[in-house]
Amino acid sequence: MPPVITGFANSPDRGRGHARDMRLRWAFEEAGVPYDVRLLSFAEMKEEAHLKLHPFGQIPTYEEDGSGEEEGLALFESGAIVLHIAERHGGLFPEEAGARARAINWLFAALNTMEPVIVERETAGYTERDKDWYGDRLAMLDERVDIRLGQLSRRLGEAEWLDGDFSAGDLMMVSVLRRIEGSALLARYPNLTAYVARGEARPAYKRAFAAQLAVFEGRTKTGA
Ligand code: GTB
Repeated sequence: MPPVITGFANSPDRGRGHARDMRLRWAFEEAGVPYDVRLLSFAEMKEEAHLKLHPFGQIPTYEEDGSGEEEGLALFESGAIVLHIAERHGGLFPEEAGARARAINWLFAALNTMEPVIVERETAGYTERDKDWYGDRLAMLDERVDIRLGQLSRRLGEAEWLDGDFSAGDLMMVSVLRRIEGSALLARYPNLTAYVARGEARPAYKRAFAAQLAVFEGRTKTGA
């Protein structure tokens, strides 16, 4: 049986690849691994059956059957799942140990250094927009994002990927930067804009994006 992940039955972004099952789908496509998707409503994500898999009642999750001596495995957290897919299959981590450690380093940098400032800014837009101090807060949040983008841009320079060949670190960094795609913040850094576009141009990314969009457009079955 292929591994099964969970995703939104009705994604708020209308299936435009922002929900975090997209990272898993992209990783599976890069690795050439077939997978199934179980689609969940917001109510189903908070039910006991799902909370057993995901203590925080969110998507995505990952389940695989045991094979031979091995037990089955259930995971939550998109970073841990992409790391697991990359470790189990080819195509997402370099062979050499040091290069592999650096790819993992970038995967964590995407999640722990870039994503928090980007998500905090995005969340403020949903929850604080009506406050009279919102303008000042947004300027502060923009500056925090800009500092990190400037540092990342300087490190990437004119390179194609963050450290040699494309890796799970790039997959995660591109996924995170997509959250501010089209914004003036990202546009200030042409090398990062081009980096995101390179990620999106990969055939594996395109297949993953099309699969997520197909769910929203009702062109795919629900439930794995
Ligand atoms: N740290 C966890 C991980 O990386 O896996 C975070 C998981 C998470 O945030 N899941 C979100 C979720 O289940 C979906 S991805 N939310 C429902 C809930 O908490 O009740 C975040 C997300 C959702 C939608 C969009 N969008 O529509 O643009 C973008 C990102």
